[in-house]
Amino acid sequence: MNIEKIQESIEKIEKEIKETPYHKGTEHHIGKLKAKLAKLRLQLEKGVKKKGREGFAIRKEGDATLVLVGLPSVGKSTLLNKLTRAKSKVAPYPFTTLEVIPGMLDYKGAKIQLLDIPGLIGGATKGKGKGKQVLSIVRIADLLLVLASVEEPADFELIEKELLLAGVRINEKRPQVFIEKKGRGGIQISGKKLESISTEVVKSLAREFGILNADIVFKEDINQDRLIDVFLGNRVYVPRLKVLSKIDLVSKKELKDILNKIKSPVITISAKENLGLKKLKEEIFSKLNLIRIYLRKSRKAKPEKRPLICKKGTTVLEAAKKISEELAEEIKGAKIQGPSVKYPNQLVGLKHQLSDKDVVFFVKTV
Ligand SMILES: Nc1nc2c(ncn2[C@@H]2O[C@H](COP(=O)(O)OP(=O)(O)OP(=O)(O)O)[C@@H](O)[C@H]2O)c(=O)[nH]1
Ligand SMILES: [Mg+2]
Repeated sequence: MNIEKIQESIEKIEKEIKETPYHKGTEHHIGKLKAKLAKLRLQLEKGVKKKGREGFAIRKEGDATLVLVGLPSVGKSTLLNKLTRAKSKVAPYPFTTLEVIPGMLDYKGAKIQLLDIPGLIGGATKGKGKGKQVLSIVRIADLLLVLASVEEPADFELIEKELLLAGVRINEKRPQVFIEKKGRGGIQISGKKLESISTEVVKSLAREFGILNADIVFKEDINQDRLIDVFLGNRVYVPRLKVLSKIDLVSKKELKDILNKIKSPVITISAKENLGLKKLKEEIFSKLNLIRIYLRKSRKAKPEKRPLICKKGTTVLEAAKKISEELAEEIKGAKIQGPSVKYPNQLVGLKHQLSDKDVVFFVKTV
């Protein structure tokens, strides 16, 4: 099928799904349509890729990577320049930024990489603008900053729709469904009781994706859309913050009206007038779920000034591994002072989970 044909079929199926009321009697039919749709979109993606478009080459650096996403001219580059030492070109016309411009934000001892990318437009998934390449960068993000200007707050929806089409799942947890393909035996379903989908539909969807024999373990109840994502397998699950930019252009009253119309929480900023940037940095740090671990070189030494930045939930062993494999092999536990323990210098094992602001001294014998 050529791209136009695929596009046509996609639209036809989208229309049918929209027009079919969802209930027990149509659940199966809609499920099949959705599976077909997902497969067509995948085909479209591949078709567009074949045109020889290449992704941007960029390496992740620092403790976490943030990507600034938004339509052209919403102020992505201006924000990057304000938060980091980068000098991304800023201009009043669209598509000023044509490649990925990295910058490093130093905050609370964490090195947060910010990637400024070309503006995204509707139809990016179909390859419009530099859509494909831009979306490939979005997929490596640990956190997305979606920007819209006070002039066009509806852009939030447009961008998120594009991201959804590109297989990016925003603020959604990865589905806890595990598939083990088998040689025979059909589809075996186990785990949590399913309320949002019938086992018949699960089996039928599996078949749509060419899975005839498999053990499927559900650690959660799941709906059709999320299950199709599992079968497709190439979805990315990222948190995001909505950032409303250029608030200097409107009055307090106008801003209030705009915010009332946007349902989910947004952070309001003006990069030009330095408004809301402190709050933005705080929100970024908290949304990244990072913790700061302060190491003590010896039992009596003062904790080091620069923290070791880890993900929330990091254990003593994992923290040691971040420093070196040798250290991780040598240690037996740690003495900790801080929020993760009951009393100062408490001795803990390798599996102990650390908390933000813990002071840690690794011990080699217990
Ligand atoms: N009033 C006002 N203007 C801003 C603000 N931030 C950016 N601008 C202006 O908006 C225009 C576009 O800014 P850029 O930072 O280049 O926007 P961009 O999102 O990087 O645009 P592309 O690279 O084309 O996608 C420039 O004229 C900026 O000076 C702001 O906070 N307030
Ligand atoms: Mg730019």
